[in-house]
Amino acid sequence: MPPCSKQEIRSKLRSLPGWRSGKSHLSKTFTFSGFSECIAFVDLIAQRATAVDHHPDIDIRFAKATLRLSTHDEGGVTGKDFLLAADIDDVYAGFSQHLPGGSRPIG
Ligand code: H2B
Repeated sequence: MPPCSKQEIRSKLRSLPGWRSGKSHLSKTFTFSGFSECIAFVDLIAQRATAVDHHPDIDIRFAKATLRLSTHDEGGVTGKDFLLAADIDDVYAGFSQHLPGGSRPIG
């Protein structure tokens, strides 16, 4: 799967609110009610990433996790990154069910 062009990236990002494109990656920061919730989310993402063999770079700062997606093998952003981004948004949207107190994700 070859890397997407800048135009392709711009157009595909329209259906992925909150995702930005960097030099050769997509990124988005997710906010939670606390550290444990953030870690639980990251754990779910790790399971998805393992299932599809496509792994985000993850920066965890207390209750925020920034996920960066890139297809290193191709040296840029490919369809794989867009698929994983949409999947990550789905996990985040349904995340309140996975929190012990039923608390809601923020932001
Ligand atoms: N994850 C990401 N984000 N980009 C890759 O290019 C990548 C990966 N490559 N996970 C995979 C593993 C590759 O190295 C193996 C051989 O499939």
